[in-house]
Amino acid sequence: MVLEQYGWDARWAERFASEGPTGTVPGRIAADRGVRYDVVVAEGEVEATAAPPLVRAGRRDPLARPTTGDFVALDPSTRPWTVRAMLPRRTVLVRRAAGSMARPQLCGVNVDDVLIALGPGRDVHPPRLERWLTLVRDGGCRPLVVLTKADLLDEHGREERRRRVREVDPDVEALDVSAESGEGLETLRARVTGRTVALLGASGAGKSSLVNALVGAPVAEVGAMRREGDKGRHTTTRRELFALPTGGVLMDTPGLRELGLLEAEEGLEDTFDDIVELAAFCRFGDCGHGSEPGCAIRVAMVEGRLDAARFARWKALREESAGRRPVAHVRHRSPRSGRRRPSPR
Ligand SMILES: Nc1nc2c(ncn2[C@@H]2O[C@H](COP(=O)(O)OP(=O)(O)O)[C@@H](O)[C@H]2O)c(=O)[nH]1
Ligand SMILES: [Mg+2]
Ligand SMILES: [Zn+2]
Repeated sequence: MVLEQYGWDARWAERFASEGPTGTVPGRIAADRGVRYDVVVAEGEVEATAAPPLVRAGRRDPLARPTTGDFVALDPSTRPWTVRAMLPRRTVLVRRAAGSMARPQLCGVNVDDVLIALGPGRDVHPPRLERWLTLVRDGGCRPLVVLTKADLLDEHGREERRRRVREVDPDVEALDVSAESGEGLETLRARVTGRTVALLGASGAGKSSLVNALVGAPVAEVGAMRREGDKGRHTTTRRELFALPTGGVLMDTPGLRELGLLEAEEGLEDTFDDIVELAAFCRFGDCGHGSEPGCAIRVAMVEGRLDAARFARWKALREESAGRRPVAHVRHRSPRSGRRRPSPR
C-alpha cells in the first residue's frame, strides 16, 4: 500500500478507525498548495480541497489548518476529493517569531526527527544550535545532529566539531556524514527508516546534497541560494514529502526551509555583536561600511580593533540574509502564513 511508504502505521490506522468520519478513506498530505492539496492515499496520489468547516477553523487559527505531513480523512466521492477531518498531530514544529509578529507560524507537522545539518568551520554556533534544539524538542520531535561534509575534515577537525556540539548538549545524537564520499549515509538511512524526517540548517550547510543522497535522485538544487524573486517559482510543481527508497519519509516544505534561514539570520547578531555595536557609531544609519565618511567599522579595522576577515564574514552572511528579506516581507503582508498562497475563500 502506497500510504505505508508515507508513514502510515498501526497507530495512525487505530486513530483513523476511531475518528475517521463514515465513508472516508485515509491519506497524508504530500504538498500544500493553499487551496488545493496533493494527498497520498492507498491507491496513489489525488488532489483534494478542505471541507468548509476545516477552512473556517484554519482562518480562526492557522495552526488548525491541514498542511503537509497531516494525516487526513478524505471523502473520495467528490471531484476533487474532500478533506473532511484531520487526525490529531503527533508533533508540531512552530516558529514563534520574535517581536511584534506574535502569530506563530506552522513549519512542519508529524515530523519524528529533525536532522540539524551543521557544516565544518564556524557552523557549530552554540546559541543557534541551542535555539534549534529547543525548537525541535518543544515541537515533540527528536533532534539528530548531522555533521556534514566530513570528507573535508581530518580526525582532529572532526573531534573538535563533535566537542563543540557536546558542549551545547552532551546527550544529543550526532553523526558524521559526507554526501561527497558517502560516509555515514548508510547509518543515516537506517536511522531514518520508518520515520518522517525534516532538515534544518543554515544555507550552505549541505542540506540539499543530503536530501539528494537520501532520496537517491537530484530533487533539490545544490549550491542554490534563494534570491529575491525566487520565492514561489517552484511552488506549483514541488513535492514536499518524499518517500525514501530505503524507507522513511523526508519532509521539505517552504516553512521548514524558511525556519532554518530565519533562525540563522537571527543568530547573526549574537555572533557578531561586536560589529553590530561598532556599526551603531557610524555617522549614517544606513552606512554600507565602504567609503562612507564617519564609518566606525572602517576606522576600527584601520586601527586594528576589528579583524578584516571577521568583518568580511559578517558582510557575506548579511548579504545572504538580505537576499532573503523579501521572505520576511511576505510574512508581514500575510501574517496567517509564511507562504504566498491564494487566500482560501
Ligand atoms: N566536500 C563536500 N562538499 C559538500 C558536501 N555536501 C555539500 N557540499 C557542498 O557544499 C555546498 C552547499 O551544499 P548544499 O547542499 O547546496 O547546501 P544547502 O544550502 O544547505 O542546501 C555545495 O557547494 C556542495 O557541493 C560534502 O559532503 N562534501
Ligand atoms: Mg539547499
Ligand atoms: Zn559604517
